[in-house]
Amino acid sequence: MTQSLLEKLRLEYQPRLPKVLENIETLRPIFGKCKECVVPLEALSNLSKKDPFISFTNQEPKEHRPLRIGVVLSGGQAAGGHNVIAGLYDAQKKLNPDSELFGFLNGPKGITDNKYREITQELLAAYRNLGGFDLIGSGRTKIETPEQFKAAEATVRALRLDGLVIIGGDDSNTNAALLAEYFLVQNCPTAVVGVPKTIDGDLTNSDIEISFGFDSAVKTYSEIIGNIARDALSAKKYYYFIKLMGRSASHIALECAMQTQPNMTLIGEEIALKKDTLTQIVEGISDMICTRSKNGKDYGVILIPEGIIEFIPEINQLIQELNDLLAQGVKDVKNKLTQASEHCFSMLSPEFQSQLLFDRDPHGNVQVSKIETERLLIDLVKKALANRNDYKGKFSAQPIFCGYEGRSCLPSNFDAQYCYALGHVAALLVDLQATGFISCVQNLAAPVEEWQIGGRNLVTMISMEKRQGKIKPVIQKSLVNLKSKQFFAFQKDRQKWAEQDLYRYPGPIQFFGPPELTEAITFTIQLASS
Ligand code: FBP
Repeated sequence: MTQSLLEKLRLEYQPRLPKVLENIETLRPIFGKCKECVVPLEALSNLSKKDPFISFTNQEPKEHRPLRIGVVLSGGQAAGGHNVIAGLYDAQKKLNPDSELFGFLNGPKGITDNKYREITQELLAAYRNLGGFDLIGSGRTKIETPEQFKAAEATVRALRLDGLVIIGGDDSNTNAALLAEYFLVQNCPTAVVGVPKTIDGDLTNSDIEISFGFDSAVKTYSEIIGNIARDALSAKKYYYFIKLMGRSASHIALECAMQTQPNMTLIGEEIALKKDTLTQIVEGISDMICTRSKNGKDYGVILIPEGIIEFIPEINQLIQELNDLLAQGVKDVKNKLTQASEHCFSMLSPEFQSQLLFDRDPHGNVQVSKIETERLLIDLVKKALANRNDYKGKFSAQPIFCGYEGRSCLPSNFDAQYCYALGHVAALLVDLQATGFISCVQNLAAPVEEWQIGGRNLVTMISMEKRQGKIKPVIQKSLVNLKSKQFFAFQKDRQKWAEQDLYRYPGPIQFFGPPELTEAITFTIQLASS
């Protein structure tokens, strides 16, 4: 394989480490509380007995035993995964040079099937600071049946693992907690440790400021949106309806809106709060298009989070019903819907109907990236404008989807360094046998050297939710907080952006040049800490 010049230069990049991690062999745990803890769950009673949070302090160096660790990448790609593995590897070798690392292949299935490759310095050398998950691959298999739990136990016992590090999102970390609990019940000595991954930015709480991959994804999408906005302004003939990946939550859309200042950005959580119907959303977009048209502007940029459909009340209700019917294996779902949902379903185009009927992922999620909301809205807005007597403009629209390209890009310096630190903390948690904990790196708005580290008990993040027709323990996705500084900042200016052309062009992720560019952090992180 030939590598580009930029890839070669990135392989040589040395991520900076938080000061606290510089002498990793001197770190000792301090067990304590976290800010919000949920009621102990019966299903996870062993984990519930453990302390909620672990922080670390530097003391005298001490000897560490060699660690045997297995690592798995679970779910969708997110830039920086290779650096978590590199951080894990380097940290365990610093703790004891005889430590060994095994990468399970193609996601959790690699654990149950005992398929792995040993991670060596030479192997890692070709992946450091590069995007993608191709070093070991990823997958969405969920470990849920008794046979799968047993198979996972057999694998970690056969490999004599001290730790199993699960790099994943909300569902994968829920799975990590269940596996940790199971191993405790079985007296299996392998500690299961989580790492917060997902471009969606929805695995956050008082101890996890952001999941890795979000920074690189929003910077990649913002570059594209900025370029498109400039195209809109140059040709003055198209409305670009840009759907953005991010599953249910609208964090990606909100950050991209602040970065690029488009004419309109739909925020799913706001739609849900206002209980806006599909017709109201379409009328809102049409109003904006009419106003701009009266000012001679028949062009613009509209951002649509991919999860928006789940927040539109009548479609949400329809999806819930479809989920339950599909989970029960009902074939002729259309005839089993309530009257309201049947009406809503019949309003949608046949393509959109069949997209809503797509199979769910193994965790029961609707595959929103496959649903072409941008085309649905273009279609409905076109019809709404045709019915308006006061609209004399010309509406020509282009659908665009920003999705997969943001997941496997070269990680920004932020993600490269954040992930490297997360990997170090995961190794420390394994060394401590802190099973059921997730790696945390905090104070992210500060320079890397000042970042803080810790581990949070996953059980403090879990509650009960209906999935695939059954009540199950899950980590709730964190949605956009409509009372947050980020949302206020967006809300304050969006009317101006709608009427005028105040587009902002962030350009590509920068690796060389002034630190203001190479170390830039998102508005999401900046505003949360201000
Ligand atoms: P994770 O939650 O596993 O990190 O995946 C995130 C995501 O990229 C979503 O934004 C998107 O809806 C989904 O994965 C797409 O899934 P797939 O890769 O299976 O098409």
